[in-house]
Amino acid sequence: MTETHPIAPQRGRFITFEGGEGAGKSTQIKLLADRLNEAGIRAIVTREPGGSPGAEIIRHVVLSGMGKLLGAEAETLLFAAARDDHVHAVIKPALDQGIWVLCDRFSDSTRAYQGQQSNVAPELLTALERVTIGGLKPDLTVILDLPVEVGMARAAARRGTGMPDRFEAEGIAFHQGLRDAFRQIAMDEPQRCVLLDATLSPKAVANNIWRVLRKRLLREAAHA
Ligand code: T5A
Repeated sequence: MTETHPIAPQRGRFITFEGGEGAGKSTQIKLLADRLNEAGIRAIVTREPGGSPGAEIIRHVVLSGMGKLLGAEAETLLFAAARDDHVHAVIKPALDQGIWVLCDRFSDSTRAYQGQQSNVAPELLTALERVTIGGLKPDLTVILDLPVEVGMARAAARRGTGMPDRFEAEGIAFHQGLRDAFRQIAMDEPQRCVLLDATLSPKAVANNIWRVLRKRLLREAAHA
């Protein structure tokens, strides 16, 4: 009698979206999820900080500004604890089942916000990445780039009369530094990252993302 082996599903692809405040990440991630699902590819949308029940509790603490009171390193530990739960409870299990994961912010945000802007030592960030994400690197990182004033105006318009959160409340210089940090990440890792103009219409940005994805991931998925 021949033995049958279950065929392991092909691993899903991991795509992260990064950029400053109001860059349009949430908008684009939803458009991409719809497009992938229409193409017959199962994809889930998730976010950081948050994305799992435990991490969502930490999100609330961090974005309320409580983490800032503890100091930059402790605030970084909170982001790391949230990421650890999210990776193990949501991201890895989905990828293992062949589901594509679209994540609104990931470790590049820690590098940019905590590393560049809050001066947390790169050695600490590397050590935390080892624990939380291990070898899990995004297959593609879309970095949405736009002038700081435009992003802040979009975020303010969406917020209406609500209060700005922990990071929205920072000044222009902080956000300009962030923009520079994300542009640097894109330059340092061109094979993983793509920097896209986020001032275009949502539809034009979505088409550019789709073009990159087809070129870098869908062709590769079809031949795997
Ligand atoms: N953080 C996060 C860290 O410091 N370290 C970390 O490790 C991590 C993971 C999360 C905060 O935490 C920090 C970074 C963040 O400050 P959040 O509430 O999740 O905060 O907020 P953000 O990720 O910053 O996202 P935003 O909600 O500010 O913006 P998005 O998702 O980039 O933008 P989106 O799509 O909601 O769009 C904003 C507005 O603009 C419009 C939309 O309709 C919306 O009203 N819009 C456009 N308008 C014109 N043209 C376009 N192309 C548009 N696209 C969207």
